[in-house]
Amino acid sequence: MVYSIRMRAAQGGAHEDGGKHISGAERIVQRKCIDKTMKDMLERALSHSRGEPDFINLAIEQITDGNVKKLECLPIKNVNVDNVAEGLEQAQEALDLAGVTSAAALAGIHKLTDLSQSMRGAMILCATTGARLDHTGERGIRVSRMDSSNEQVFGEWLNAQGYHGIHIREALVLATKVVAAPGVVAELCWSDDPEYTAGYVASNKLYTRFNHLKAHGSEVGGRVFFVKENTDVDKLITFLQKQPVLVETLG
Ligand code: WAQ
Ligand code: MG
Repeated sequence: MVYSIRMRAAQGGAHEDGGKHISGAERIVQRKCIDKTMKDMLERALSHSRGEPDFINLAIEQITDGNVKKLECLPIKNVNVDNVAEGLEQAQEALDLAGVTSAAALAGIHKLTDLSQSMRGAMILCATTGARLDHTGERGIRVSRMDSSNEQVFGEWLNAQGYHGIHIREALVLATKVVAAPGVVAELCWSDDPEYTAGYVASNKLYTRFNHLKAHGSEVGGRVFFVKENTDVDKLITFLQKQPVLVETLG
């Protein structure tokens, strides 16, 4: 048995009461690690650069091993750009390569740059038309129940490629799950942490990261999942929220 541990923190009340999203985290751990994981999550929520939360929700749930899907981590490609405009242009090209039309890619980029406040979750857009397909408004769809299958091995795999820190670690796990979901063509993301300007485009073949997708100091980040036109959105959302996934690295 393993356990899903989820945290979400907000300021100005709970998310469902209109509070500002501060921090969230998703882990799947052995029973003996529950205690430490919860403490780390609490600490993280209480010391976040987006502000101090007055609402924290921690959920723990047992998962049957047999229900866990194992996925191989996406390979990483790094692209250095000089500024945000160049980053967004290159992100658009990466979306194009992944099979998103330029109209949909532009719609996705604008839906994120137009946000006045970060959402807690992601928007689902049609990869052909760019129309929004989920009905979750400013809340978005939150991907849940995923982790790396071995924290240490995963960290070493990243370090060996010159990558460090929790942002890329968590983003890779999430992106690997998202692009394996039924109907998903690509994902576009940048962080909502004011000091973190990097973002990425993921396809089912590659995680392409860009050092600048938003201005330093901006607290507005977000995620867009682009899906094939005929996707069963309810089924997709169930997979994203409920299917436990462990991400593995090969060598
Ligand atoms: N499910 C769906 N959407 C989420 C989730 C989730 N579990 N977690 C975050 N989001 C959305 C939400 O709208 C956030 O505002 C936004 O994504 C950004 O979340 O160096 O740090 O956790 O290669 O701030 C990408 C680059 C970092 C990493 C992404 O995202 C790298 C990041 P954050
Ligand atoms: Mg963040």
